[in-house]
Amino acid sequence: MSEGRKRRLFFALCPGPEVLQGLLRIRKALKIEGGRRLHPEDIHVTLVFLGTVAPEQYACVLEAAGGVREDAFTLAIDHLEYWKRSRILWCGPTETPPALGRLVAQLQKRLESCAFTPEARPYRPHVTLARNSRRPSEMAVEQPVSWPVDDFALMETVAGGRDVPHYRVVRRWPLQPAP
Ligand code: 3AM
Repeated sequence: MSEGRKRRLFFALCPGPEVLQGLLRIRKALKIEGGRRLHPEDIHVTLVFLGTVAPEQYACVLEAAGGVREDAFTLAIDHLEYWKRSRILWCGPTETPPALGRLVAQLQKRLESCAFTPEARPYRPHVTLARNSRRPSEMAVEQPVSWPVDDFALMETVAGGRDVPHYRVVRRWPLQPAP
C-alpha cells in the first residue's frame, strides 16, 4: 500500500466476531426508524479521530501508536443512548474503564508531536449503531455485552458506497502494560 497520499484516519477498538454478534443483537432488538445502520464490518469504538493525515505525518502516527503502553481491559456494553443533535443512536459502557481513559489520553498526548490538536470535548466511548435515525421508543439493552479489549487499531475511511463498509483496518497494536 502506498503511504504517499492523504488519508482520513482514526484510532478505534474493533470487536471480534463474538462481541460483534452481541452488538448486532442489541441493535436487532431495537425498533429503529429511518436512518442508516452501520455496516457490521464498520462497527467500532472511536478512540481518537485524526481526520486527514498528510503523508509526512504518517510515520509519526505509527510511532505514536507503537509507543502506547496500557493494560488490557473489559468494556461492559450495557447502555443505550440517542444524541438528538447528531441523530446518532449508540450503545456503550455506563462507566469508562480507567484503562480506556488512559489509552485515549496517551494516544492524544503522543499524537501532539505529530501536529494533531487533542480533542477538547470529554471522551465518551460509544458504538454508533445507526446514523440519522429517529429515537427508538424503547431504549434499553436487554442483553449486555462483555467486550474484552486487548488491542486497538488504526482505521481508514474509504469510499464506501451504500451497503459496503466505509472503514478498513490499517494496522493493529496489542495492548501491553508498561514494564
Ligand atoms: O461513529 P463514531 O462516532 O465513532 O463520527 C465519526 C466516526 O465516529 C468521527 O470519526 C469516526 C470515523 O469516521 N468523526 C468524523 N468527523 C469527525 C470530527 N471532525 C469525527 N470525530 C471528531 N471530529
